[in-house]
Amino acid sequence: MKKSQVFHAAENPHIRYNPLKDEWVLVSPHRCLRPWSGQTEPPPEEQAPDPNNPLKAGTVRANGQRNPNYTSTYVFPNDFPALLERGPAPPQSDHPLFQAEEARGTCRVMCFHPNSTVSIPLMTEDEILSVVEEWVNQTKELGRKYSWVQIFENKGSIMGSSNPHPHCQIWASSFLPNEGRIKERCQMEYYTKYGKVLLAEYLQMEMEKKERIVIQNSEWVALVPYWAEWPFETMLLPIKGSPQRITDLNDDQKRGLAVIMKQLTTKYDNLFNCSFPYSMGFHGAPTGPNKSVGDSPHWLFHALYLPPLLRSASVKKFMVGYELLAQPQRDLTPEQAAEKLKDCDHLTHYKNKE
Ligand code: H2U
Repeated sequence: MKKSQVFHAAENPHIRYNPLKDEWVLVSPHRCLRPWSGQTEPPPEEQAPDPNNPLKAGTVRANGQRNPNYTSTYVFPNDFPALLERGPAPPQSDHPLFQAEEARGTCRVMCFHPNSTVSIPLMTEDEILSVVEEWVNQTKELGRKYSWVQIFENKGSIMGSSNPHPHCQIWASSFLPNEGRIKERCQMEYYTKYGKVLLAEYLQMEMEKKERIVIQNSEWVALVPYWAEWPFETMLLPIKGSPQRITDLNDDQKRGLAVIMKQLTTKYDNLFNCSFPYSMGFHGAPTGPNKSVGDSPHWLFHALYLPPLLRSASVKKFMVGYELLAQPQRDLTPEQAAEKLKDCDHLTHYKNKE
């Protein structure tokens, strides 16, 4: 058979299936060689410190309330919440094309650290562990009432972060948002059909193949998913047990999470020598008053990092025409992305190098 007739994942266009979302991604590795004459942007780390930073300890926020002089994490209700705890529900519709349902919820902001100049990779493992523990507390509390507790960090102005101060948001809702709803369905269908936990089986196979693993410790693996959409997208998966929610993590898993988060984000920053922008967050089994520990065996708790950068600190991947109108497309293969991240230093941050 001629070479041109043999499939090579790093050379030939193909589509890959994402079983968590029942979606496909187009992989076009042959395009990596094309010259780039598109947009460049100033490096994303140039987000200037805000002199009126409302997240700072001791500062007065937009609503007139003063933040305490916090020394670790600090959580406050978002002064501009997208969800409200109370309010009238929309009327029942009798037509399938005009459906609306009530959306109740609450939104919080969580500061990771009082120092505005640090980020997760520059924080100590103990400081990150405090962040993980607060995420568990928040999910425990909000999960008693709400069906979905979404923790997410927007890092960098190109990801819409309002402020370089280290922080995340927590939105808890009475409904399952699309990502949660689709992952709930896909994992349930897989479990029913094959009698196996989709992500546990996936992780086991990835650990055998070793092609897409970026870094791991005794508790967690960071890998570029086979079906990744963003160039340097990664997923964190727990190796031991089968935690369904962040609230199921034991002490070793919490510390291991803090360690791998620090090491993965150090790699990210070292990839292009910039404060690597991303949106990251966690997905676990739905919560709410009718849910209990161990009730969702089809779920495996995991974290996602979705960074926009493509080939340098100033060139990002645009999810635009084809992606918006057809389906996600990527050039670099997930295996190539994993290799590049694997090669980056995970111990010394570029800012701490001479
Ligand atoms: P982002 O950087 O991801 O946008 O998060 C910051 C949040 O902080 C944002 O949702 C809130 C904004 O509504 N905020 C307050 O609640 N009070 C303020 O005084 C400023 C910002």
